[in-house]
Formats: sequence, structure tokens, C-alpha cells
Amino acid sequence: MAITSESSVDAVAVAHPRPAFDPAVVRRDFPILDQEINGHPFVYLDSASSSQKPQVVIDAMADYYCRYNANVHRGIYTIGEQATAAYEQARARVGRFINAPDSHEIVFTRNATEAINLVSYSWGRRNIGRGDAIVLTEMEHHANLVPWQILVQEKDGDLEFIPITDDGILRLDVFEVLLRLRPKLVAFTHVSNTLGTINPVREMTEMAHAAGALVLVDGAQAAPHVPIDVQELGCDFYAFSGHKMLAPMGSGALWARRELLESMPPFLSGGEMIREVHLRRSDFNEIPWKFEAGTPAVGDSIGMGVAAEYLMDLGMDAVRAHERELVEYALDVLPREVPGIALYGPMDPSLRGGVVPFNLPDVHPHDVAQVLDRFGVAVRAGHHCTMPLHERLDLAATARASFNVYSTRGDIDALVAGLKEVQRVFDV
Ligand code: C6P
Repeated sequence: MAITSESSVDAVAVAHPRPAFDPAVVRRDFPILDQEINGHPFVYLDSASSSQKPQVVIDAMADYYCRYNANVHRGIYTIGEQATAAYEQARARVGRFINAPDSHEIVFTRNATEAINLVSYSWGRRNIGRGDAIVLTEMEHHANLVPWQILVQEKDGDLEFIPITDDGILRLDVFEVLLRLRPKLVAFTHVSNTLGTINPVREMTEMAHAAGALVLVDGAQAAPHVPIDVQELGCDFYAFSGHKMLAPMGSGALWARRELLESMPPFLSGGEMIREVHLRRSDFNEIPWKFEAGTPAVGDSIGMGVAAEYLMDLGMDAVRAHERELVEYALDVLPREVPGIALYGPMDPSLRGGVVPFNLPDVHPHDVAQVLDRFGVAVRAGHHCTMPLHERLDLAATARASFNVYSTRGDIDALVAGLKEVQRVFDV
């Protein structure tokens, strides 16, 4: 049974006291960080793009490929059965990670993008019609925007957007007004990949449900960083990527309530998602396999299960506390040490995840990233797949530092030193 309530988490903590979270110790689990880049210790500050992977995840993948690489749900032979058992164990682990009531409500996908597309193609094409509204927000990643644009263009539906304040907080007063349109769906990000804003999912879900809408949450930037309990959040769909939560590239998942998944038509079709096939018609498999057509990414999903277990062992409350402390440090030290730096997003660390977007006056963010790279510091620069948000904030682009469990204050100090070098190189 999944650990659900606060009290049962405490009970387990008493039985097996967990060592205090120590980023220096955690860091040793990530072999890639132990190297020099361009003659400097490697400082990875692009975890919002993709996280690094701990040795246990790398080992689990190697173990699969070395000992029991086989297709799943097919082979009546030993390693085929081992692969199937490990794949389904991974599903159970990922389900436990977000406190899904039933692991069969977890559909493995390649990433959050595919999970959202699954909903827009399957649920969306059956449920959205002429004049139906979908409410999104101005801060969405393109992955939670473009699929809905395509859907409403095809169905003659309508998109509405919850605006943001200048410091990147959703305007819930306007959301309330938009709900009078009786939208069929409200879809929004749990944590903004660009501003770091943590949105009030539960409150927004209650508002949406009261207006008769279903709720899809894009959890790509939340699953790696904050404790997720889909039952507590109350949402209907939760999409997330494995590769941002220490798992292999090409892993991700969609969680949805059983009755929704059961009522939805298949997304992709072919082998594995069927029960019976005749020349002119087919019966489909049960959930979740109905949505997993073809050979799945077995090794990647097994790695995702191990990553989920690794994060649960660290304790997601401790992970969140660590990243909040880093954000607090960054928001304090960057404006003090780097003259003229502009920071974006909520300045209250309790409202934001481990993402710090910034600009230096008179230096393009691409140049900032390029010079930082000379000092071994990796940050992302550009629009971070949130072009409408950058337009709203009247910004062409930003540079962005983002954290994960292995990030340290030392990384932020290296960023500060690097930014001083950028200002020296550009003489600004
Ligand atoms: N954001 C970033 O650097 P995929 O690519 O499917 O794993 O994740 C898509 C996605 C969806 N929603 C949010 C909030 C995201 O941040 C992302 C991925 C990366 O910010 C790559 S563009």
C-alpha cells in the first residue's frame, strides 16, 4: 500500500530514521559531476532542462541490458518474465512516488510532452467540440500550449488564458471570471520552468471542478522538486517527465483517474494495446496497456522506477527544503554581487521552485551562457520553450540557472564568479 498521509510518513521515519539530507553526499552519487569542463570543475545549472542521473539509475539500466534485456508481456521464457516483472515494478514505484491510488493509472510515455498529447488526442478529440473552451495560463511551456491550439483549431473550440502579474503569479481573480465560460478543461503547469512559480494546484483544481471542468496539471518541473500527491491535489490528469527527475532520457508518465482512462479511446494503436484483433475490428487491452502501443522503453521505465525510489529515499520534503534554501541564497547573493543583474519571477522563495531566470544589462543571454561555459558553468539561455511568457514580460530571452538534489551553494558561488567574468569580458 502506498504511504499516503503525513502521519504514516512520520511512522515510517521513526521506524527507519533517514539520514539528514546532505548535498555534498548526494552529489557523490552523480558520476558526471566529477569532471572538469574547459579546465574548471563542472557546475551543472541546467537541471530544469534535464537532470543528471545517479549511479543507481545507470546501474539499473546496465543490469537490464546485461542480464535480462527482453520485450515485455510477450516472452514465455525466463528473461522475458523478469523484464515484465521489472517493468511493472517500475510502474508501481512511479505510482507510489505521486501517491496514485492504483498503479494501473500510470501510463508510461516518452516524456511530459507525449503525456499531454495523449490527453489532447484521446480525451480532447472525444470531448471538445465547437465553442468549447479550454483555459490555460500565460506561463505555459509550449508542451502544454501547442497541443491545445491544434485541438481547438480542429474542433472550432476556444482557448482562454489566466494572466500573470509582473512578478509571475497567476491572477486567480481573472481565473474566477474565466470559469464563468464553463470550460471543459483547465490545464496549467504545477511549477513554471521559466519563472519557478509554484502554482496553487489544489485551490485551482477546486475552483475548476466547481465550474464543471476537468484539470490537467503539467508536472514536468514539479515532480523532481516537490512532494506530489495526486489524491491530495485532486486533479484529473498529471503529466511528467522522467528525465528531469533523475531518470533516463525517453522516460515519462501520465497519471489519470481510472474512469477517465477507461473511457478514453486509444492514442497510438498497434501491437500490445489490443486484446483481440480481427481483420475489420479490434478489442482493446485494459488500462494502462491500452495506451502503450508497440514495444515500450523498458530499460528507461525501469530506470525511472529506480529514480523515483531514490528520490523517495532522500525524502521529497528534504529535496524541496534543500532547493528552497538554494533559491533563497541565489536571490540574495546574485543582486548583491552582480551589479545590474535583473531577476524575474516571484521573489518569495516559498512561492518558487529551483529556477532562477536572469539577464545582465547589455549582454545577450546567449553570450552570457557561452562565456559561463568557458568557466565550466552550464546554464540555459533563450526562451525556454515559453515564447508567449517572454512576450508577456517584454523579454527577447533570458538566461536561467536551475537546481536539483545535487546542486550546492558552491555552484551558485561559481555562477556569481562566472557572471563577474562575463561583465569583465564585455566591459559592462
Ligand atoms: N522544459 C526546459 O528547459 P519534455 O521535453 O516533454 O520532457 O518536457 C516538456 C516540458 C513540459 N512542461 C514544462 C513545464 C517543462 O519545463 C518542459 C520541459 C525544459 O525548461 C526543456 S524545453
